[in-house]
Amino acid sequence: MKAKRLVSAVLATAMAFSCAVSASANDSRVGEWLSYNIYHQNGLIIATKPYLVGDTNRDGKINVTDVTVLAAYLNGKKCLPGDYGFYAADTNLDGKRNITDLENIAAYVKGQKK
Ligand SMILES: [Ca+2]
Ligand SMILES: [Ca+2]
Repeated sequence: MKAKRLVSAVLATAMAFSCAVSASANDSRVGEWLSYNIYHQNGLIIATKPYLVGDTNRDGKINVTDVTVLAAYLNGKKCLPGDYGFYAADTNLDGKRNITDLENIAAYVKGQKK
């Protein structure tokens, strides 16, 4: 478990650097399909996986459940479901998962219902 968290932290750091030029605090990417890389321990990319930004529970949809999953993570009550959920939760690609990401997903869900 600790090793997996470390890998996620390293990948998040790498992602923060790669996205630093284009991302801003409120640049919501919810609803877009992006991809993340899975690295071998030698540093080479062994797979590239697609993910839907904002789909924190990995069911292919963005709805109130994703808000609930991220809220539980931010409150320290639950882990995000795997690498997919970890990446999907960072809606503005700043390398952090926080209240801004929660607001971005909530705003997207609210916009869908209208
Ligand atoms: Ca979902
Ligand atoms: Ca973020």
